[in-house]
Amino acid sequence: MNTQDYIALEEQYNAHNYHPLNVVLDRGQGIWVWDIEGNRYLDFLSAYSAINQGHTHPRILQALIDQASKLTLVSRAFRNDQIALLAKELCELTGFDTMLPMNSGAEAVETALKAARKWGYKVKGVPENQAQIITCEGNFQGRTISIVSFSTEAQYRDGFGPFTPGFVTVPYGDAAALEAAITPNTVAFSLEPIQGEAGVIIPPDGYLQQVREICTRHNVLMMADEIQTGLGRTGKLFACDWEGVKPDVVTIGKALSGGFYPVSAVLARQDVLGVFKPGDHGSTFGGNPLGAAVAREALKVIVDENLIENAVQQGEYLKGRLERIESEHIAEVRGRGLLIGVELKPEAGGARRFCEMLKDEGLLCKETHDNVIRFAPPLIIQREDLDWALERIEKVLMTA
Ligand code: IF1
Repeated sequence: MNTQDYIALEEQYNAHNYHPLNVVLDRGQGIWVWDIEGNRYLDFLSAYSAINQGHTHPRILQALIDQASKLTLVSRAFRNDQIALLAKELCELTGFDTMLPMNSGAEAVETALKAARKWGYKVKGVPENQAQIITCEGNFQGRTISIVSFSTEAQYRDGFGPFTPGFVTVPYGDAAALEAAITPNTVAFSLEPIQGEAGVIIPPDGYLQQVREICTRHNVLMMADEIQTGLGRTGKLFACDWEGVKPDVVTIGKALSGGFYPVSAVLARQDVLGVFKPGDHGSTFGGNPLGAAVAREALKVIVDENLIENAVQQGEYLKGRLERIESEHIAEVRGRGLLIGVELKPEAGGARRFCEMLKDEGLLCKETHDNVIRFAPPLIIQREDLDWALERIEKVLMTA
């Protein structure tokens, strides 16, 4: 079967909810992936930051194999050894009291929203069914009905109503707007410390600290979605660390398993996650020993291989070099660590065509919205690999 055969099969039998680049991959190692024709590409997307540790990391692979040959799933009807160890190690690493494991990022966000509402009723004393959660314009937190209920992106909502009530949105980066939107029934403010999907939007300096202060003063939970930005991507363990801010609730996913297996989690103070009593919430696969063992090793790799420090160093280098490209197409380069967006001018003809050209040069990346190219290589990347990539990026941006 050749590339066209695989594309035809996928188009025939798979729902068309994506528009992928036409490259059919069948192998990955470190920062590299290979297509079925044997062409090699540098992965400059890292599965939207799920592959921070690089593809098929040998240590995580070994943890997966070892655990898969011992015990994979018992459900939460019984205990397993790995969930206990993951909980301890994750809380010690992040400084949170307690965690709740789920699978996808959207499930972690749903869990956080449920926790916030229940905390509102049981702890804050909000009248039944009146809880309000504030979110941000331009947010992306997943695809469930409740999450798209507060999306401000028309396509993510179109055709999916009726929507879950209880959400209001405020402009991102505007602390005064947040404060003005708070009512006695506000239980939480949910935000991404950097908006990835919206185009790598970095809020004004001091915003996260202002949010923290406002949330504390009004007894509103600050909930940070670090599913994309967390676990080293921006050059800190969490993007909120750039402002020294500790949210009440943090959601993580993606790189929590190094891309081997869907593992997500909610991290919070004891009084928040403590509102869940047996039977209130759960998941068949959440906290299963296979996922937990994989996550434990994925976290150790981030620490042992100094991936956070590497993200700072390589991110500074990559961003600096991108800023120096004198292409008429570039409007702005922005980013933190190894999460970088190159915004193209509207007249550049859209980011998609640049991603297609970069693919032909051996570099895989993805546009977000119409005019932003997102660069997010694995955090193991080294200077010479960035030079290799930059040669191609420069060529495409200068000649296209
Ligand atoms: C897709 C985007 C990125 C996320 C944040 C929660 C989730 C995500 C901050 C949900 C997921 C993914 C989903 C994936 C593409 C990707 C994405 F472009 F769509 F927006 F990364 F930027 N919070 N983001 O970024 O996690 O349930 O998917 O595990 O939907 O195609 P999930």
